[in-house]
Amino acid sequence: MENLQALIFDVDGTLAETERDGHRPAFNAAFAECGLDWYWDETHYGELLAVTGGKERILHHARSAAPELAASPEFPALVRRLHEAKTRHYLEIVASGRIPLRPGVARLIDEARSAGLRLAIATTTTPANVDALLRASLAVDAPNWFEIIGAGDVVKAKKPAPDIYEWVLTHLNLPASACLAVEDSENGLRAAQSAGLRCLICSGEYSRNKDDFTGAWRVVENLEGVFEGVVEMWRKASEQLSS
Ligand code: XBP
Ligand code: MG
Repeated sequence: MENLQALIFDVDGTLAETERDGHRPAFNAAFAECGLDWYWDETHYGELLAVTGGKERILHHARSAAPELAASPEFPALVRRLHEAKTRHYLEIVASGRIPLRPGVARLIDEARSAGLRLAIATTTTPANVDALLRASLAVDAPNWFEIIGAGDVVKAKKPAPDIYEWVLTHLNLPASACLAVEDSENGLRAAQSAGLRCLICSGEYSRNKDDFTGAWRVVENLEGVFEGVVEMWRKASEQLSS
């Protein structure tokens, strides 16, 4: 087992609870702006999170809520327009400072940097959303702390497919065995596992009582003071493997 060299963070639900009070109202504002009477309440949105990617989530919803519209030739352009509007609304919500980091995230990032670990991001969300969240909730230069930011459409197949993690590993030029993924959801766990990564799960408000975390390297409810334990667990695992 290699020495731990990098932490690869998921964003939504892991760095911050962005879904219920960030992405969800942004989708609803975009629907209203585009003249659709769709409204995703907190419970329904929790079910829709099974589909990763905002554009993919809109398409999934339309296929049941408005099958004729979903099948129409003009729908792909409407999805793009809806998602552009949604991203604009989401960026306004994030810029307002209404989405704080989850407990322990800033300290974990700080301790990992001080220990010389390389940092990266592997997320399904739109790249602009990552930059905005890091600047608003961590530090104006925080995006520079992450050597590689793999986000959104940089890969075709989104989580639970491994593509985004494989993309990040390639750009880090590191083997999966030297990296730890930090995730909040079953989709994220499966993506990391399929890419050969150990995955620390920090369950979130939408995943805690719903998702199956079988196979996670460790499951916690928050990231407060987790770094020492991670380093210790990794060292012990290395010793066991080399003995
Ligand atoms: C979570 C997602 C994203 C967001 C919405 O990403 O699945 O689709 O819900 O963002 P992760 P977009 O947990 O991998 O960070 O609308 O920009 O896709
Ligand atoms: Mg997530």
